[in-house]
Amino acid sequence: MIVWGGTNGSIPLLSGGRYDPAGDTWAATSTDGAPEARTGHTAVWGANRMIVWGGGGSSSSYLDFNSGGRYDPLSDSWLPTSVSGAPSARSGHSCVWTGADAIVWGGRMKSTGIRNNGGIYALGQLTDGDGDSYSPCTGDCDDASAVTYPGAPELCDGLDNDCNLLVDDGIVAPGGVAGLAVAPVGDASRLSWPGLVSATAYDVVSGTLSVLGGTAGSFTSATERCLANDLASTAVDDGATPSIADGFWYLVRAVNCVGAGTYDDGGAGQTGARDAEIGAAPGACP
Ligand SMILES: [Ca+2]
Ligand SMILES: [Ca+2]
Ligand SMILES: [Ca+2]
Ligand SMILES: [Ca+2]
Repeated sequence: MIVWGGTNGSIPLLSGGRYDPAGDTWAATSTDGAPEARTGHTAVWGANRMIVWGGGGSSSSYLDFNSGGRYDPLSDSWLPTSVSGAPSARSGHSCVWTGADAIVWGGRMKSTGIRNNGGIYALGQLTDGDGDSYSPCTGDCDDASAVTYPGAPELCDGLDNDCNLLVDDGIVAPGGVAGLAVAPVGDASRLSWPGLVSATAYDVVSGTLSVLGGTAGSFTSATERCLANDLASTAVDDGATPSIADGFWYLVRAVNCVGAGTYDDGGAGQTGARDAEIGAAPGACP
């Protein structure tokens, strides 16, 4: 809790204190660089600073201020608030912090009376806090995340990446995964596939490819195993071994925040969905 300014009954003050409720201790706020002594000002907390603005000086001169100060409790130091474009001097006004700006409104100037206007004070918004080359003043809607800025690709991440006020908008379910390859790794089979930009994970299912005891080369009609569910990588090993003269088939589908794609790669020249042909149930992997 920070207390600052006010009056001792005869003169306005520019001193104050920081109170630590955990330690029940007080420390003085620096007066070096502090705003002129005043009362009737406002103080709000925003951008990790206490922002003091307005108020009046000594009762003898009846001066009001349109100046203020930014107090950083970590360094116990003050910087002035800009007076460029600031509202006219006043006391007894309102000031709120919106989460991005301080808004001043109303109040009274002793020489000219009640104010019905105000101003918006932006603090720290010219700074690019996350290194994505946009500041809040140039449209960065989240200056603590480098994947959010105007025109950023919208990702499946629960964030409004392109700063159009819509979260994960315009994202569609991923397309089919093409180019599944199988290679031996020791006694296992390593499945790998090219990743899709639109995917955040993959499901891999498998069944039996029977050669004997049925139509040669026919697929089983149902998925028998969910080899991987919501796998983040684009490779998985299968240590299972098919029966003599049988084989395994594998299908991969991509998943993102919208849902799951199909087990069909959708490639050119195909004569229908592979998942339909061999009966890989879409729900085989939860
Ligand atoms: Ca930024
Ligand atoms: Ca950002
Ligand atoms: Ca968006
Ligand atoms: Ca997003």
